[in-house]
Amino acid sequence: MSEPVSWRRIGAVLRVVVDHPPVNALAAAVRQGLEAAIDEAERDAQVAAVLIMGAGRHFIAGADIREFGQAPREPSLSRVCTRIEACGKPVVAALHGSALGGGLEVALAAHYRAAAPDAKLGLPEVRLGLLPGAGGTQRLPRLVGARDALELMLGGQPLTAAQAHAAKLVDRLLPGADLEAEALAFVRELLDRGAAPRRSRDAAGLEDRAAARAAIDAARAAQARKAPHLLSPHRIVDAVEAALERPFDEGLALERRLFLECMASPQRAGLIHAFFAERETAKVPEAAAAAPRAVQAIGVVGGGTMGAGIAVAALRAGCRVDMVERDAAGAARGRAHVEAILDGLVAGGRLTAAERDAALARFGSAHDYASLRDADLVIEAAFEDMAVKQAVFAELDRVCRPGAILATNTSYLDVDLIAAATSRPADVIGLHFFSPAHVMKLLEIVVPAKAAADVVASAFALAKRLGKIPVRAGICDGFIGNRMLAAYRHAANVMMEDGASPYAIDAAVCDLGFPMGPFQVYDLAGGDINWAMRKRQAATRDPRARYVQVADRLCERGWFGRKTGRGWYRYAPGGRAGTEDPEVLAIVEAERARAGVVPRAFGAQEIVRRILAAMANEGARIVDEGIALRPLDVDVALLHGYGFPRHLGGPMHHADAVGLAAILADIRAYAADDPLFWRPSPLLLRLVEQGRGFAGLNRLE
Ligand code: 3H9
Repeated sequence: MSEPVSWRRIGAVLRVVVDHPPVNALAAAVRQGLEAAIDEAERDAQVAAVLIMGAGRHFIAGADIREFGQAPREPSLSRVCTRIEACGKPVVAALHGSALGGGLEVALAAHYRAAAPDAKLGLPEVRLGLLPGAGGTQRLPRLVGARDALELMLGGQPLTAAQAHAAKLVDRLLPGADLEAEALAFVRELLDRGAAPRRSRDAAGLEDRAAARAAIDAARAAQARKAPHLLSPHRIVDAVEAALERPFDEGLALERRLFLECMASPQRAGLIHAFFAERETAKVPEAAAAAPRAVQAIGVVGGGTMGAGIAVAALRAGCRVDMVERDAAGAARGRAHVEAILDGLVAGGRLTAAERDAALARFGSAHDYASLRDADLVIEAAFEDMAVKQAVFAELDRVCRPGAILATNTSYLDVDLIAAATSRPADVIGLHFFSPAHVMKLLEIVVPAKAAADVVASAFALAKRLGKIPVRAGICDGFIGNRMLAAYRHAANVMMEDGASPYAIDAAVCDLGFPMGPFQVYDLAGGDINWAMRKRQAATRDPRARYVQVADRLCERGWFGRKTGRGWYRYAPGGRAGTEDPEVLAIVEAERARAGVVPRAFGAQEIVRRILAAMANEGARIVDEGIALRPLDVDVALLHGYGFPRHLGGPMHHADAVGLAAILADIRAYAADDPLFWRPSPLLLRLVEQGRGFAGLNRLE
């Protein structure tokens, strides 16, 4: 294995290469190597300048996140950056691929920056609950001004090389065909000009103090509004304020203190759990065991919202897509749907007109299944009804070529029964997209009993190609996500009947960090859809289960939510934000009386505790039954499909953070209100008995 940092003198330039796969993260050995390289540059009289580069696909993607939470090891990255900046010979960083977090901080400590066209420069620490902790909060504002620096640090989104050049973060754009040669030429040019070290700490970006102050105040107000419950965005603003108000070294010391505060916070642990978990869900036994089948031509059955969104996702990934509807009018509507989504993307600047045209050139819509004859994979997105789906699959079985993968987008139905409608159950799988399917990241890959391993592997490969985050799920009513949602809703409904107002529940859930509360979601999705499902489930519902009827009373009045102007909330025509409705509260009161409930008060804290305990308990059942491979799969499904607050890491990570014994104690206490629902999951009981957490189950043995 090569050294993580190596150097070689090329003429008067010491070329330093960071080579620490997969992403050149700044592990202790890399930090030591960088420090030693600078020492070498100063020691060797023949060296006139230093060039720092990254090997492989990236410059440096940041601090080594896997080291977080362990005892700190010297040298700190902050010290390394100070050492680079203090070097008496010009230091140049040549960036390509990712120059993120600590990687960009290394580049900021260098005296000059050059970038290849593919370089991405960013400070995404905020997405991990951190702030740039190696001088980034002090150097960047001095280089580019407070406003741009705050935007980069609070948004977490990287700049392209061209954007960074325009922002004066990069001194020279290089063609990138031979980065080393081009960068060496740039360094020689600097030496020929007699360029000296030029330190970011001395840069004048904060000279316009009034502009900097205004940017800081605006950012502080925006974060108070947008992210009151998050720690690191507020600390980032504090650190930039220090850059304005204090000498550099004092600012650096404050940055360190604020960084350590963020590092110690449970939010950082939750966000980093989310980062690794969403990379881990693609690691499933089938993907390791079998090579995926080639998938280029995709069929979509159904041209409604879901079918059109799936078609757009596949078109954007460069696939050929053929859509099938029942009749010519349906096929035309399906095409119009797809065109409308693509046009919306063009209008929003996320697609060029040429890309839209190219996508449409790969798209066909018809009302004849024969157009699916050559498809490699067909995704059925027809009406959610077993008989309808089985009829579609029988037809697909008839027309599709041998080896084609047949997928259903069902969100609840038994995929084994759907597969049984074909003569090739090994080729059948569930691909549960979330609406809008061209936007939402989650893809539940539902694996029926007879699915072939290479079909499962193909589904994971497709997810990657579509830019989705796949989660493997087994078969049960609602799979992972909707089953968790059902438990969440049940807990909310029962609390409401027992005395909490639906508005107080929504508010408590939003304060926790969900974008919407459960009753707001009902109104958005349309109360009629859930009502139809409740009616379907009535026959099989356990008679001992508590069933709260308030939603039925609203639906009986035709109050289906936003689309009817009334639901749990009242809506102005075309309005999105609802207002509380005293008539709904009267219905809630009447239902409480009918059910013989004596209402009691629920504080916001109890509301969220109950909801999170319900999710942890249901998640434990889902893992125990093998529906999810690991607790982290439950976390990722909830984070990416249901708006679970990312800083809590997901319901299972959060339960670990609270402590499973405390969750179990809550569940036992709540059982008095609703004994059937609040039965502790056997897995939860076992883990508490063994003194273990869910995290221990996250590795596949
Ligand atoms: C920071 O820098 C703090 C400093 O300010 C202060 C310090 C004092 N560390 O995503 P991929 C792994 S905070 C360790 O699949 P891609 C990743 O887990 C950091 N490991 O590839 C995966 O492992 P595995 C700020 C890391 O090509 C493998 O690398 N930086 C790190 O789709 C490949 O990753 C960031 O937040 C890391 N920093 O995307 C950047 N990064 O194969 C985080 C990745 O075992 N990283 N791994 O599953 C990214 O955004 C993406 O990984 C990147 C590549 C865009 C670089």
